[in-house]
Amino acid sequence: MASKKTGKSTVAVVMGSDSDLAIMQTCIDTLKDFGIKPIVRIISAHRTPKVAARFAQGAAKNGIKVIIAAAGMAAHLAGAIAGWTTLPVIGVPLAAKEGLAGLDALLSTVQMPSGVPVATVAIGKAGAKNAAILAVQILAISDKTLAGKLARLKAAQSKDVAKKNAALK
Ligand code: RP5
Repeated sequence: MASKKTGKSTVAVVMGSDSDLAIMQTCIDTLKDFGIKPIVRIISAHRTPKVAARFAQGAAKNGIKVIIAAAGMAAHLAGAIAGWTTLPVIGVPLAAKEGLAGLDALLSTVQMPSGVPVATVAIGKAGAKNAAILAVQILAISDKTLAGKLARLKAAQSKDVAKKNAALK
């Protein structure tokens, strides 16, 4: 959703590499389902540390309200960004080709020191989708339209499970 005041995106989706995009497309698509067109960037905590710092420092004044940061292997992107901003940061650990099935990224993302939280979701595609929904939930606190869309999502999910359950009988 474009912010009413600035016309800018309210959610940023950043990822460590273009090799993360296939999974993170789920996150981007889920945000779009809610009418939110995110800012999408490839930024690496290790390969482009200055860009990561600048992006995080400027995010709030650029109208961003939630940052979703995804990375694999030694996944420091979410944590490095969280160190530079007071915005909520959602971390998505990814299973990189040469990584440890995402466990490496999960621990690197979730094990933040006290005082610098990263809201960490599950590894991979489920986490990528949940990161988008969590970002929407944060925005929905002050946005009734988004809150309504979330309620409809919950209802649709319940209906879907009930249908599958009924099909068993
Ligand atoms: C991380 O290293 C990236 O987020 C990616 O998941 C992983 C591998 O990156 P590439 O070597 O594919 O660029 O920083």
